[in-house]
Amino acid sequence: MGRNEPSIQLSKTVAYLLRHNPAAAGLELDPSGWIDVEELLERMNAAGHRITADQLDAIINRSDKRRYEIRDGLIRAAQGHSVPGDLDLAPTTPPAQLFHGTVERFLASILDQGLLSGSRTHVHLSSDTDTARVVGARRGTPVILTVDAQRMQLDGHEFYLAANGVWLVQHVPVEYLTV
Ligand code: HQG
Repeated sequence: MGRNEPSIQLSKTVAYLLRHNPAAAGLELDPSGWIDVEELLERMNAAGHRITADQLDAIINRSDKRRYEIRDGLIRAAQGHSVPGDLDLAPTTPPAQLFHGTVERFLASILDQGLLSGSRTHVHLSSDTDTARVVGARRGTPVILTVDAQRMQLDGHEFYLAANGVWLVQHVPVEYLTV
């Protein structure tokens, strides 16, 4: 580990600013969630979150989940937002089945209301059960739900594929879910 290795806390601050609360560092994202990389660095440092360009690069490149997109000197979170915005993704045909990892204690509510986006703008789904298991395991013993994505799409629900492979949808009604 080099001397300038970014801390977990610094990575979390970047995710927090780009997904949930840009105003906390005086930042304003564009409608699709992008912000100038230089401006992000300047504002973070001005707000007391000391970060170098190298540290930001390390955070972007070491993100196992490819959480960030970089384009023309701009950066944005690929998914996970709670701040309203439009990622400007085209609706995409999903695989026949998608998966969602959760925990037992949410099941009754999920089987009553379907999957809700909660504080985020979308429900997050994955194309493989391993990812869903890891997502669920953040909260306890994982429970994997299977989503009949094909039937959902045929019924008119729109699916979006984030740059890092996460599938996004507004809501998953109960009728498309199996435990
Ligand atoms: C649950 C991480 C009760 C849902 C991960 C989940 C992911 C309900 C929680 C990304 C419900 C929301 C997103 C209902 C859904 N009643 N509970 N009707 N509907 N839930 O964190 O999918 O590391 O907002 O099952 O890897 O867990 O941040 O969503 O347990 O990709 O990049 O409510 O966050 O990525 O939790 O995780 P979240 P998630 P990062």
